[in-house]
Amino acid sequence: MKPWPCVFLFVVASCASDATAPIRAPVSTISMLGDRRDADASLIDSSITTFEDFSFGVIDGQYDWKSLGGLGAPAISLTSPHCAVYDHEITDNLASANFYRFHEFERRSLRISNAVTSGCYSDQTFSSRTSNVAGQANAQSRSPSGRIDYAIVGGTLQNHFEAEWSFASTVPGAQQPGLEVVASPARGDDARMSWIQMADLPDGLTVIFAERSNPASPGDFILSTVARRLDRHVPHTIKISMDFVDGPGNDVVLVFVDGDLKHTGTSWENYYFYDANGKLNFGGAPPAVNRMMFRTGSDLHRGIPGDAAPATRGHGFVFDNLRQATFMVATSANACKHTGWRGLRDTNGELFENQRRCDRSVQKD
Ligand SMILES: [Ca+2]
Ligand SMILES: [Ca+2]
Repeated sequence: MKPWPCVFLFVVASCASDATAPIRAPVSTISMLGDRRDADASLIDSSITTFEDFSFGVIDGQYDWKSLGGLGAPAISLTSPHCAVYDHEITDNLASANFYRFHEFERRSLRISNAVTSGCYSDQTFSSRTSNVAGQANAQSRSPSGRIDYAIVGGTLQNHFEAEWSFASTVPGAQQPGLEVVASPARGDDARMSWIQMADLPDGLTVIFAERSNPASPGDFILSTVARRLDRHVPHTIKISMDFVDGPGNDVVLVFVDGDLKHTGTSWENYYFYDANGKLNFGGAPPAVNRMMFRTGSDLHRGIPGDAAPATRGHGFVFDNLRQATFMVATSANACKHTGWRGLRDTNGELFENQRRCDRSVQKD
């Protein structure tokens, strides 16, 4: 896999208020390219989470992560802001009771099982936010009510979002029947722009991708199994790359598994543009995204039978080494003109050396 073109410089940024979440550590990370040409063009909004600085246990509130229903959530009540108490936590990989050891995960990881599921979204586990949000021109970082802005103050809209993470089974020697977790580019509420399911099937770990690409039936999931029979004894890496293009039906989403491109598809934008529920609930505009949602939903078994898998409690998957980035990708020769190329990148995040290279990148076959 092509390495990410960045070194990491950590800076502190303030976080926007989020009325649904408690106050949390105001930390974000930004990386810079080593071969910077000028201050604006070389900045890339990128972060990596290894969890090694996290405390064990409760996720919510650590380094801008949000998990209102994760471990430590209060009991369910009528006034409680969450729907269930999920088996999501920061775990100690070296605990003597664990069956696994993955050196690349070091000591601490995000552990999730679907022992508990619900039909809710905003109480599930969300990663820290990127400094900028990503989406097409009319993408919304605000809640449908307009009261909550999930963006970090000062960010600007970018047209590319990507995330890469590793996951592994905590029971390498056997199947965990019914185990499944979905990861989605999101913003912090119910809105998602894509869907990648990781599941444990009898013949190994499986990755399933869902898009909503049929304008005539935009509520339908179109499922693709992008990888299967993956070895449970080792971690696997998934990368999702999203290019948001203005207008419906044209976003480009790539899914990589263990460094190989496995699927080229599209986003969920048509759900927000065309579907009656999508328009009603989200105002007819797709959400801007700036983080990943890790969800154990009662309605997420699209390709796999079953629902909650209580026997996976305390086990499930571990997730680690999450990288997230947003930047501006060149989408037209017009955008490359004059000095426009200086602020743009190719889909790998590389800056252009000159306008001609920028032009070439947008010449489709
Ligand atoms: Ca780790
Ligand atoms: Ca679009």
